[in-house]
Amino acid sequence: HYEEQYLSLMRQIWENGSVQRDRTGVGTKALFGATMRFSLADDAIPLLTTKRVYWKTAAREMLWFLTGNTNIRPLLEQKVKIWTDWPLDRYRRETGADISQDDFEQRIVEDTAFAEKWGDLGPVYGAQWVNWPRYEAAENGLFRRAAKGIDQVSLLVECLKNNPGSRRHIIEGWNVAELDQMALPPCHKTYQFHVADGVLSCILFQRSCDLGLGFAFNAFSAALLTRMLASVCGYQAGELIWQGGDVHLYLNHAPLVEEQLSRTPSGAPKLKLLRLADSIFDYRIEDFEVVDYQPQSHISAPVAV
Ligand code: UFP
Repeated sequence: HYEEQYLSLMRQIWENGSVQRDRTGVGTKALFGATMRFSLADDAIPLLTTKRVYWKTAAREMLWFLTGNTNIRPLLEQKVKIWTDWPLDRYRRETGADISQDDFEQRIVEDTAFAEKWGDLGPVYGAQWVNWPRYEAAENGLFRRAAKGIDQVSLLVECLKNNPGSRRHIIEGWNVAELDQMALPPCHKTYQFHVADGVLSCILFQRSCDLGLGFAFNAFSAALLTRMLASVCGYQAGELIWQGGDVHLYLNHAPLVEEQLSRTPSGAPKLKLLRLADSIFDYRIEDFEVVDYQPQSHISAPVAV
């Protein structure tokens, strides 16, 4: 079963990982450098079955990346709360306000000015994917930021269609010049694609991976992106090769790790794309369906901010 790779990596890190004092202060066990391979053929999808994964949340986030939006407001309007921690933390720090997460989220949804001031994450994924900054010469001999940046996603689609044999099919999130403005520097930072005999595969390089929480989303999202790209370019989907840099388990995830390692993966969920969109930017959440997914119960664990 494809999920054995995940469970075995989890076991290896839990038993032999190096204990790290990490940025969040929680502490982790970590291993540096790991690879997992997942087939995407015949609608196969690397969705974990040893716990329920709310894949629609990951799909909504992926569609949000593709819009280029970097504000949490459109996510909250769809009840997606995975990015709230960072703006909430900043709001509490900078204003000293004692506000609950629910109240903060409600205010972001209801108050446009508030959302603009406090809901933005800085130039994270979406901004880099479809609007990587470009500079042009200005009259005064200096350079200014061009009104329109580089749309890596559109360029990728064109390149996949017209020059499939290229070894330069990349979407990059790691804009070194703007890292300091981002709420969180990209974790799933580099996607490379490859076409062979009409089959599209993807390598995702993830520099930092919370194996207990983040991975389930990151793997599903990368697979979904690959499926959407394959579909609009007229290819079959082949494989998702996931590569992690610092792969870790937070020390306070012991209950999750122990529960999950006691479970056995089962079943072969499939991801159906119900519609062939005209463009990679035209997909909607209703276009995705997961079938044959009978996961074991959800396991909750705290997010390290
Ligand atoms: N993290 C993920 N996947 C993501 C994401 C965050 O695993 O998509 F946005 C985790 C990895 C790490 C933390 O535990 O969030 C980011 O912290 P740092 O920037 O210090 O690596």
